[in-house]
Amino acid sequence: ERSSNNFNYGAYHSLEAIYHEMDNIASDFPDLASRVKIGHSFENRPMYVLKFSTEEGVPRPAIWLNAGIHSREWISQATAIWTARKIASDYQRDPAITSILEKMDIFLLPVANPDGYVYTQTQNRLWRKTRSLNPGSPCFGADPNRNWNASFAGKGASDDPCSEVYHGPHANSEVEVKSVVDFIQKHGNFKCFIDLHSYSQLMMYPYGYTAKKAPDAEELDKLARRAAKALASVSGTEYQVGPTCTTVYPASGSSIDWAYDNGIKFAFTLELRDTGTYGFLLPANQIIPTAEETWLGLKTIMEHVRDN
Ligand code: ING
Ligand code: ZN
Repeated sequence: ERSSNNFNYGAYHSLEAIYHEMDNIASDFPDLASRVKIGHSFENRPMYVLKFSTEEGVPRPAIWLNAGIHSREWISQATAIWTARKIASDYQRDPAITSILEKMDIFLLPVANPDGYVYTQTQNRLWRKTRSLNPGSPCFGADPNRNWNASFAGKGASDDPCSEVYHGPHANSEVEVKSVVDFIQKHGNFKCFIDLHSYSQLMMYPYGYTAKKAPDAEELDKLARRAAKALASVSGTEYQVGPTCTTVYPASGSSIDWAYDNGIKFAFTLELRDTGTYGFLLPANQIIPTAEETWLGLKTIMEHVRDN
């Protein structure tokens, strides 16, 4: 049962508050959820995932839910922590999530860029990148969604450390990216990787680094369209669906292209609300509506992964 903590899911929170709530979820549902440290950030903050698993010790195929890789996209981290509470409280109540968890483990990383997140709350609300040092440059950070080993330093990334899409000195140079890569590779049985961003209301699949069709493009497109339809059924929020490269812009070194090219077929990026009225500054009163509708989209994808 829920503890009597007072975390307000309809508000944006500090990193510390999010980490504390992850701890609370783990202690409220000790047979299902645990908080696992997968590494640390450049500024040495811990990186925590919530692991949802109904059978401890048995390695199961797994789903990775990633959020907050771009620090200013606050609806992403907020939707992720809401989703964590939702997974835990709906297990054994909602047959869909129950059956997913009977077959698979879910790993949820709500804040993939903790240093950036703290920086957006204290210094610059619109900071996107990590906060690593770039020797010889006055500018900080690399774009953690251009830093993965998938056509690294190709199209749609910059070699200028002052650019918003600076790819970094080499693939996995950002310790936040490396921590996720190492965890996923060590685990070895991820089937699905979903990265939550904002904004634009898009559901995208590989590739970003090329306009060539991914081998599974048809299946991914069909699934994304079903997920977008489920999402829209909640309150009419419309998503566009397509491959990254032709739906937004060419972008190399992204998380989902890396996942896909490393055998994780069900790789999606969601750009959450809105379409630009508020953009990154989405009002807090839209957190719960966004999370509620996104949940139906996520469940559609996870049910397909369960069955395939
Ligand atoms: N958009 C994404 C970005 O990293 C994207 C678009 C998605 C690129 C998937 C590559 C792969 O630029 C935002 N808003 O960050
Ligand atoms: Zn983003």
